[in-house]
Amino acid sequence: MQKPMRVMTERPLNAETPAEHLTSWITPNSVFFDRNQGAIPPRRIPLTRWRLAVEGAVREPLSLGFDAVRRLPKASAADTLECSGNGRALLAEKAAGNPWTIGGVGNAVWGGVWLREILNMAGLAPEARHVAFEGFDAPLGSAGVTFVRSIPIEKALAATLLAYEMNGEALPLKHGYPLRALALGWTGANCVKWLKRIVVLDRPFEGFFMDKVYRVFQRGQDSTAGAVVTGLKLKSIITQPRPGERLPAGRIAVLGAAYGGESDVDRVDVSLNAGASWEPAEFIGPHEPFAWRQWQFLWTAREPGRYTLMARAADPEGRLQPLRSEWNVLGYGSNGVQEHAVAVVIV
Ligand SMILES: Nc1nc2c(c(=O)[nH]1)N[C@H]1C(S)=C(S)[C@@H](COP(=O)(O)O)O[C@H]1N2
Ligand SMILES: [Mo]
Repeated sequence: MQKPMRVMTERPLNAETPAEHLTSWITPNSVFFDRNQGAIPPRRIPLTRWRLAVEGAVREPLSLGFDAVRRLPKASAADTLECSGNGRALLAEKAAGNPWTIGGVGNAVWGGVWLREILNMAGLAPEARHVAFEGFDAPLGSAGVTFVRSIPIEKALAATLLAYEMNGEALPLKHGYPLRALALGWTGANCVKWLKRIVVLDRPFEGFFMDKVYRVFQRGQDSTAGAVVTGLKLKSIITQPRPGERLPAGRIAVLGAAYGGESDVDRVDVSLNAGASWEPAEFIGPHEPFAWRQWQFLWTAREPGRYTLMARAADPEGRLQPLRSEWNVLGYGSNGVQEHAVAVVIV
């Protein structure tokens, strides 16, 4: 039986994937995390009614039907999607927002078309610098702000997919049916669901979801003083065992996943003694750009007692995942080794 999602809020729906479902390279659609600022559309929009507008700093504005999108060359890519706030609840110092532990992340193989195909069809004007995406989900709350985010033109042209398939199925309603953006290797906020409009701009889009949130800032600072959240940070999570578990002495499979967005993961080390010493984990399963790597460490636990397990990822340049996360008001990019430690008891 599938373990139910850990629902943090119902309206809008924000729910994290139980750790048990993070142990496979592909995260099944049925348990993929849900993160919404607005209301999930109540039903699938009929494809004959759906259109995608492409406008702004382009030579020829477009209005594409779903068939026109489907006729473009099909592309597919793996991408580990993580909410900017994943891991926030593990921070020692409280930060505002949904209390994600480790399950605000998942990996899928997405099918669709490269955004560059569509931008090339429209033809970029010389002043094109940013690409804004607008979803058609109805805003929730008094502010009534539509979810709009923009990304730099370089990212839009290099590695941004417009996906209509998720793990071989039509994109599920909750995950943006019929079409969503995926800035590969960048946090979820940069991956607008339920696309209806793409606007090419000469500067970043200005609005609530660009300027008030998804910025890394400190207390007493204005949000706009902080950098916009972009690529995933280097991080490793332990998916098995879970904190507080009591396990019989003997062989124990420690499992986890490590990811770094646009950066590759080269190595994961595991510590069984709160970071005093480290041993290499072994990778299992596929190794693809923008996708996490699953790893395991086979531990022979002989002595009963309390153990603090840690995992630390390294990129190909030898840069290590930090021991502690860099705190910020909204708790983005929580990737500290210590915050992600798992204490268990061998009995
Ligand atoms: N239209 C729209 N797109 C959106 C959002 C939203 O609220 N509305 N939330 C964003 C955020 S913050 C995240 S983390 C991802 C979550 O995608 P998922 O629900 O498919 O996991 O969608 C992003 N795209
Ligand atoms: Mo997010």
